[in-house]
Amino acid sequence: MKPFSRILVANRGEIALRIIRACRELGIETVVVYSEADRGAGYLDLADDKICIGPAASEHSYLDISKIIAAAEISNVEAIHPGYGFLSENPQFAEICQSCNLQFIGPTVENIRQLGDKAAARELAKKVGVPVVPGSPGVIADEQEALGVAREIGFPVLVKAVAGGGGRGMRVARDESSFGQAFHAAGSEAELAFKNSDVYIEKYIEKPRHVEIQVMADSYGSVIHLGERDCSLQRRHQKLLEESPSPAVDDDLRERMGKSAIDLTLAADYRGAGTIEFLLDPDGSYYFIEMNTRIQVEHPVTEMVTGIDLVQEQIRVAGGAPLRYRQEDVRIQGHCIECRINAEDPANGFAPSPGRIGEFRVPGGMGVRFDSHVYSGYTVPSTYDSLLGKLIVHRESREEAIGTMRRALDEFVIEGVHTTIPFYREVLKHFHFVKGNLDTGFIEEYLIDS
Ligand code: MV4
Repeated sequence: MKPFSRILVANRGEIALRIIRACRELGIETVVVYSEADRGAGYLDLADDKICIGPAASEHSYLDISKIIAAAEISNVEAIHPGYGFLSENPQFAEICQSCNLQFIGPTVENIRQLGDKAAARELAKKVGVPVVPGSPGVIADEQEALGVAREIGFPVLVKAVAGGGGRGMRVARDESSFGQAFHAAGSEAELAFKNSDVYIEKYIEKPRHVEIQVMADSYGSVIHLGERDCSLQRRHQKLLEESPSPAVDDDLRERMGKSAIDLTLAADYRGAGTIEFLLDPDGSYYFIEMNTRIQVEHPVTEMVTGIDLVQEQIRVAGGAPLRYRQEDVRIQGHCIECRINAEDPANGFAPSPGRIGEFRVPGGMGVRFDSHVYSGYTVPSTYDSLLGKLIVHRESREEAIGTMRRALDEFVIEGVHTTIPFYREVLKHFHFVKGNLDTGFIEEYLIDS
């Protein structure tokens, strides 16, 4: 049974194409929206229909709820897939979809609302016995109370915005003398970015690994986890490389983190694809930090090691189907590494490098997947993120995956724009990376000269 006959793809670039492909395989028609900056992009022709929703600026196109809803109404779709970014975690958008009788392909409005408040998500985790970093009980009222909590848990502490994201509204205080400044800076940055200055406090974990668990839930109370992704390789809160399994997670830890992820997903009465982010302390403890209520950029890493098509499954459960897998059906096989190929210049502080692509030769061969909307002659717009595509390799072992990734990066030819490919060549030959020794400070520590 088809979950829907026709859906609207409310996104652009590689994730729009990823959704169009999943729908085509499910026999679902797609209508894709596009802005003037994306007019003429090749992936639009792979949908059954396309609708221009306005100018390049996202707030007048991909972020404009009324434009998206209007496109859905005139194209007779039953559901909307928001992809990642843009409106994917906007509870108001999900609510408007429901009131217009359009199925939002994602979790419920309540899920997005509750888990989007990081202090609330943290309290829920605590309540059901999922480990959290020592910190404040919920939102902090004023600096006096904040300082009291900070003294209790001990410095260094991290002041975090409840609405935070992308590292914004977050400040470390190393000691009491810098605390007031950190508290106010986090609050005012959050007010500017999210119109919400509420903050909470956590003990600051130094050099953690970022390990996240993928979950999938249906509307009938079934929840499974699909193992972890290690996303420790980041630069300024932008993930650059992801892998699964994590070199730091053994079967026992995976089972414990997986159980924590399922406990939280059940407690939230969650539906759809979700990701539970944990910090992994060098001392072996793990702590829940937040839950993402969308399909993520790095989802293919989990698809490769589990063999499960997450986007298809997401569409099926949104259409009311039960999960097709039980926990005992999920087996982690081999090792997967993903490199985000961005149009950025790593030799110049990763500055965006938009422009027209000339020569474009994509690697292939055993174990290589490239998820991308880009081709020779495509012009990378300057308006959006600079992701050209995701180079994904899947082999039997981490060592072999590294070998295949090096080979694939060497085959890759992209002319006309700068890319992050040379940067990955350095990462993949770095002694610490090869040994699996990495934390969220790796790139700044070893790979940025300045
Ligand atoms: C932390 C932390 C250390 N201690 N929380 C960064 C963004 C947001 N998702 C949470 N983040 C962090 N929270 C405590 N209590 C360190 C980070 C952090 C980080 C986390 C994941 C990946 C990269 C990071 C880079 C810097 C800081």
